Amino acid sequence: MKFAHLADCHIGSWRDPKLRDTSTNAFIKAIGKCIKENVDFILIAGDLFNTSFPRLDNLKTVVTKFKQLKDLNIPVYIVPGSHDYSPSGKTILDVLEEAGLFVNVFKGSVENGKLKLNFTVDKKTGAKITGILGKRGSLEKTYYEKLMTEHLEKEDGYKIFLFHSGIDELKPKEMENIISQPLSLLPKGFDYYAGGHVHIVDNKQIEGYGRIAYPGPLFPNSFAELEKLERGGFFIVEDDNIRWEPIQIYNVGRFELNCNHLTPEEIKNSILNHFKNKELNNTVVLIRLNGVLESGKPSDIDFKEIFNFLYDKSAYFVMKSSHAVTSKEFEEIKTDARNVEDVESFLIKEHLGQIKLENLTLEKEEELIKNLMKILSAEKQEGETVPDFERRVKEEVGRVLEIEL
Ligand SMILES: [Mn+2]
Repeated sequence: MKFAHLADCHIGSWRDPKLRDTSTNAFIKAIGKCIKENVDFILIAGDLFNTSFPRLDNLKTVVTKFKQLKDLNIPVYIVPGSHDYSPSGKTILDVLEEAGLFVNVFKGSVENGKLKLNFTVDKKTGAKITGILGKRGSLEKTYYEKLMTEHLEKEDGYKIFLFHSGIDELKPKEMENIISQPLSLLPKGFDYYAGGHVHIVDNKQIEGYGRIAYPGPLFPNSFAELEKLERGGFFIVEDDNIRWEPIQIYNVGRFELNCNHLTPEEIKNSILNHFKNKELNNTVVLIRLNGVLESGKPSDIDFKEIFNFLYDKSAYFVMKSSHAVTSKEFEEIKTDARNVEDVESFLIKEHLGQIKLENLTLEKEEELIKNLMKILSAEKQEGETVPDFERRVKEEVGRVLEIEL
């Protein structure tokens, strides 16, 4: 038996026109590799799309790939993730499943308030597959708490569990604030646990369970992810062997600079110097600055010249993170915050508890506010009409507030 395990494809992620088709291209490459590898079936552990209603052009490409797999008799098994799930229950995934392009294996019934999952059996290999979807804010936890595990654990044969949640035992330190759940909530005795949601590349054989694996995204989804992962990939599993197959779209050129005791001019020169003899073809350049300037303000750093220089050297895309640079004047205001997110968090925390709503804990309120801020800061996309843009923002707000707008 040979299968592929993908997760967090996030089709439609990245708003910038230069990167907005990248996740789709990564998906095309991944499916191409799966076909070449002659896998028996493909698993997608959530977040196939970045939203429950992806852009039509991306959707069309993805559908073409699924159709190709179907014609080749390579079945695809999925669970929805926190991004492509929608509380209203409406998502494009249902349409694609209805068209026979893949099977959502989160299937079962409720018996006496308990969740009873059914297995989907892969015809070719006899593998028995089931799983649980991911929801926004990791609300899927209640499914795990109400899950009937006995019949799942007793079932014989090769068993696969698809899930889209963080697991305490496999969570790296820097993801401490991501909500996760203990491993003990998963049913025991499966051969393979195909994870998604946490964008890390990891797999572990765990006593009493089986192999628990996170392939990470097909393409990194943020500046920080690009820094950390540089590229995405997925797993190919054959019998007891597991191999991570990278997907190379762009090269990544990183430069991090501590600006302590440097002037804006010195910072500019040191960036230019760093990249002077570097080959930047097809490269995404990431510049991260932090520290306290010797003089001047962060806005005095001539990024225009830096960017022009890098694009002249054929860089594909240049990004900077300079939120963490402060000037001496700013330092004297005595804020501990080092970036925009910290400042926002600080201000939000200071004002929590003023919204009086039932069941709204302070934690939920903070998350709600952050989600709303994120949505309301959205910009109209290229080619998007004003009514479409308004509708999109409204829908997203409705989703966060869990109301129909
Ligand atoms: Mn994800």
